[in-house]
Amino acid sequence: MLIILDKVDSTNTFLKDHFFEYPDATCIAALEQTAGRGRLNRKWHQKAGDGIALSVALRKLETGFHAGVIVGLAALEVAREALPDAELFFKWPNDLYCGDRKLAGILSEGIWKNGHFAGVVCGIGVNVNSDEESLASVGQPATSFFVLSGQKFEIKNLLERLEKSIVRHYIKYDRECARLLSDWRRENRLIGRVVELRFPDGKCIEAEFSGIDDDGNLIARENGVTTVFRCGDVKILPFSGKA
Ligand code: BT5
Repeated sequence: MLIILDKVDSTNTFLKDHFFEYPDATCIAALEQTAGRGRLNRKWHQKAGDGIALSVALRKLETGFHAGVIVGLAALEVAREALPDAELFFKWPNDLYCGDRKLAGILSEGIWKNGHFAGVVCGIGVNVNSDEESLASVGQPATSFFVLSGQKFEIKNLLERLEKSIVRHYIKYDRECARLLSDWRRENRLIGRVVELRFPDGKCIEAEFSGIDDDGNLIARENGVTTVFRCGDVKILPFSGKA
C-alpha cells in the first residue's frame, strides 16, 4: 500500500508514530518534508516536489540492516530504469551514488515493542528534479535524475514504481535472502578500493574496504590490521590502483 501525503515533517517520524496501525510493507511518501532527517541527526534537504521522500514499514526481517538492502536494491532498479546510461552504485552503508556525487540516501530506524525487535522504518530520499543550484546547498557533492539526464520526472509515477519494486524485493528477500544479499554486495562497487573512514567521534583513517560482514558492517584493512566499521561515513578517494 502506498499513501502519498502532501506535507509532513518527516515520513520516517510519521511512520514510526503510526507503525502498528498500518499493514506490513506500507509505504508513506510525502511531496514535501519540513524536517527530513539523515543518519546521526543530520538533515536531509529537499525542496517541495523536487524528489522522492518515502518510508516503508518492514516487520519480517531477520535483522535490521536487511531493510536498507531491500529498499536500496529497489531504488537502484527504479533509478536504472530512469537513467539507463548512468553508472550507479552503492556507497556503504546505503547511499546511491553516481561518480563522486550522492543521488539518494537511506535512513533505517529500528522499532522495539516491550523489549522485542518489531521491525524497521526505512526511509529513502532521492534527488529527482533538483537543479545544480539547489543541490549546491546540501553540503556535499550531490546529483539528481535531472542533472544526470536533462529530463524532469513525474514524482508520483516514480513513487508508484518504487513501492512496487520494494514489495517485489521484499518477497524475493523472503524466498531467496542469500541471493538478495549477494546482489546488494555486488552493487557495493567500492569493495577493494582504498577509502577514508570517518568514525562518529571524528577520527579518520584511510584503509582498504575489504568487504561487508553478515551483519552489514564494513570490514577495513589498514597495514595488516582489520577494523570492523559499524557506523560512520565513507569518503571516496581518487582511484589509486593500490587495491
Ligand atoms: C542519509 O543520511 O543520507 C539518509 C537520508 C534519508 C532521507 C529520507 S527522506 C524520507 C525519509 N524521511 C526522513 O526524514 N528521512 C528519510 P546521511 O548518510 O546521514 O546523509 C546526510 C548528509 O547528506 C547531510 O549531512 C548532507 O551532507 C547530505 N545531504 C543532505 N541532503 C542531501 C540531498 N538532497 N542530496 C545529497 N546529499 C544530501
